[in-house]
Amino acid sequence: ARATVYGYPRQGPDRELKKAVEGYWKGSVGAEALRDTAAQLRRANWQQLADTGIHEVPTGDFSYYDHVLDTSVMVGAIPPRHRGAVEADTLEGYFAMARGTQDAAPLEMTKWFDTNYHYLVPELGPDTAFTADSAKQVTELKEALALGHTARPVLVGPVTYLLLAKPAPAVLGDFEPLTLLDRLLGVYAEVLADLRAAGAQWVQLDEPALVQDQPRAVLNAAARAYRELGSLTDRPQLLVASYFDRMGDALPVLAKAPIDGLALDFTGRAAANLGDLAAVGGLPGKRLVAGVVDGRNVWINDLGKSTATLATLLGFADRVDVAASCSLLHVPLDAAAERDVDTQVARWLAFARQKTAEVVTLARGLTEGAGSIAAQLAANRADLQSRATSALTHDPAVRARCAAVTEADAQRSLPYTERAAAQHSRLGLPLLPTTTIGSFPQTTELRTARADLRSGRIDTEGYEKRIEAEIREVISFQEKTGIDVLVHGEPERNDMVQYFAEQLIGYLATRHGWVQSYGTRYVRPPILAGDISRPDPMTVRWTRYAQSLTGRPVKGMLTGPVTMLAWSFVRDDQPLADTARQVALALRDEVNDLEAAGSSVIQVDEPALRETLPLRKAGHEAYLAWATQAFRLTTGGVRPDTQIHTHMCYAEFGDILQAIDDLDADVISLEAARSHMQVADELATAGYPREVGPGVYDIHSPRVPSAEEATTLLRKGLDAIPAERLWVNPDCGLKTRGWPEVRTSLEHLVAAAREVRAGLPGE
Ligand code: THG
Ligand code: ZN
Repeated sequence: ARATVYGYPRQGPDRELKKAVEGYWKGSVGAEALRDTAAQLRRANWQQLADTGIHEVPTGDFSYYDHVLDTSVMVGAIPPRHRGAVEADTLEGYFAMARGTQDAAPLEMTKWFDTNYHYLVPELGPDTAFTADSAKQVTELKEALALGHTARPVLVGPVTYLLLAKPAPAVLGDFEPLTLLDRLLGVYAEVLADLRAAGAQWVQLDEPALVQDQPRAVLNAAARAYRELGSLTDRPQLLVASYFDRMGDALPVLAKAPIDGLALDFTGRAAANLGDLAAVGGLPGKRLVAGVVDGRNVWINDLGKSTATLATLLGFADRVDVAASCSLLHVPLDAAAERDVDTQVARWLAFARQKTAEVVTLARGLTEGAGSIAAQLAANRADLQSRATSALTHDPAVRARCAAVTEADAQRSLPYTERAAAQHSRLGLPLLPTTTIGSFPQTTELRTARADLRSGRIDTEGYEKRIEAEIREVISFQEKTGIDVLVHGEPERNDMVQYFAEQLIGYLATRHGWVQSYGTRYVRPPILAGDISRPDPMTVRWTRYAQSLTGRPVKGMLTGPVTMLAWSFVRDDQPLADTARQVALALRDEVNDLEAAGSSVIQVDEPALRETLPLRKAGHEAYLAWATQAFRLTTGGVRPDTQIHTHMCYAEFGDILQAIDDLDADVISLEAARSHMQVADELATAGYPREVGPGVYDIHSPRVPSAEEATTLLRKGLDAIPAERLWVNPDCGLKTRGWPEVRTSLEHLVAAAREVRAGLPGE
């Protein structure tokens, strides 16, 4: 058995790629220097993989920005508005598609399946003329071969590519990108021939879209695609890879196709592939690549269990190789770089580098027998045992409290209409009350203050003075502008998840655990490692200080339990619902403490509620049940006259309207400016009974909306939601914006609210 992986983190140990690309954008790094840095990073990755014992390294998985964008370039799907830039200079044109230019908008960005990686959406239309450009794939393959590696190019497969695409902006009607399949296959045939000529023995085509519920038409398209590519004579051997879930109905289709191998995920929920594989009679005559090491979490593998799975799989195919379940792009590079982590806990962690070693060990065990890896198996058993029995993963107090939770804990004591009456008389707000989502601009001074505190240039007291000064500024600005419900502006928070993770027991922060979010932007997701508890209040100090400065209500601001999970690495040793409940109980204590400290309005943000929806519909109901319950558990302990807000952004809300209702929040603010308040209509049509603040100021753009524009949007909102239940607010937090735009935009927002209020009957 051979050991392989499908992709590796691109950024380098010190995010060298980010620095080179951003330097190129600024003009401080030349194109040649950027290319050199990229080639060095690829070379170092392959060397590290080969040194660890990986037999077949991936190529073509590297990207300056995004591998789906690279695929668009490979097939010549360049939108007309970027063609000039691409023709003038390939690299400039590439970044123009990614980031836009003065006169051409970039491609849209969206999440890669249910990961936190974002790709650039291909724009296609009936007139799209694909042309093959295999240069990047061929160059990278040749680099690896020249360095003496056995290499396998990895490409986004044609069916997945089309399913990820959307109709170009100018395309009318219900154009389906999948209708371009035949044209696209011609281009893939050319690329495959080029790769063969360059020395490729195998090529991997990734088809993760086939693990979603696909209609028969898509399965038929997949059958046609691989019948056609398989019957080419001038081609390398074809390995079709899927990951993130079971292949389901697509498995018999590909098992029958004239391809040479299948790569399947056998981790977590995808473990159902094992039974499905038996049901189709295995893959006689084909190569099976078994993804038994989870490529999306940060935990060590259960090597004993994987060895048993691999032994079963030996009966199913001519040849079984071992891999991580998906590209290692989704995990940080090296757990050994985390020097601050407790030494016992460090032994439970496996990032990309450690996962690679696990794959190598398992392949060796499969080839030479379990006896050949006896030492590794024994060490692994001891590490798993220490994790299973540690006080960190099993806090009896947390467990007892979770077990005692009842449905009543997750219910407010009165229904919305009665709560609303109590809240309205306590708060005394005007109709169409104005508020913001929570954060105000994160200035350079604030970031410097945090860096100064970390480096010891200032002490805690000095830091807190700076934060208080910022809060005074933010409160006084909001009072002057005439905002009704104020926020403290969150100057003390680096990131809305990390800030809380750092204060909860059971959560680990990493120092170097960067994972690509999009382009040159990275996050360091904290790790839910153990049972979660809250030793001390986390936000009360700052909210209380802000409230002491004003007679108007100041919102308490928290990140909700679902988003805490979605933007962290989660435990794999208990159900997600259990982890969510632990986090919810810790946050519930914070909500209750805020109320006790005098907060009359508390916001619990859940921007990730929609994005964590499982890939297959079969999982939706159970997910939404625990997710909404965790939110209600967080917020259910407050008095009826305490107003609970929530906020969601960048989401298609249409398919989770019921879940939004199940949150039972008193007020929800949503992104709406770009879609012209469509979400207000959707909520109204669905009979949403509570208060809504559809955003009237698009904060994702530096543009300042005029008061008239905000007025128009607000009147549109009023067509759907009655004035008694309509709030006026921006789309999202203001932390990425600059003060000058924020000042004017919020003045316009308040002016719009006053104008529309004045026209209401009874005002
Ligand atoms: N917080 C966390 N996860 C998230 C988001 C978040 N995931 C989804 C979405 N928001 C991702 N969006 C971004 C936006 C900006 C950046 C990263 C992800 C970003 N990163 C800095 C960089 O790469 O330069 C580094 C930030 C840092 O120093 O921590 O700008 O809001 N948890
Ligand atoms: Zn938002």
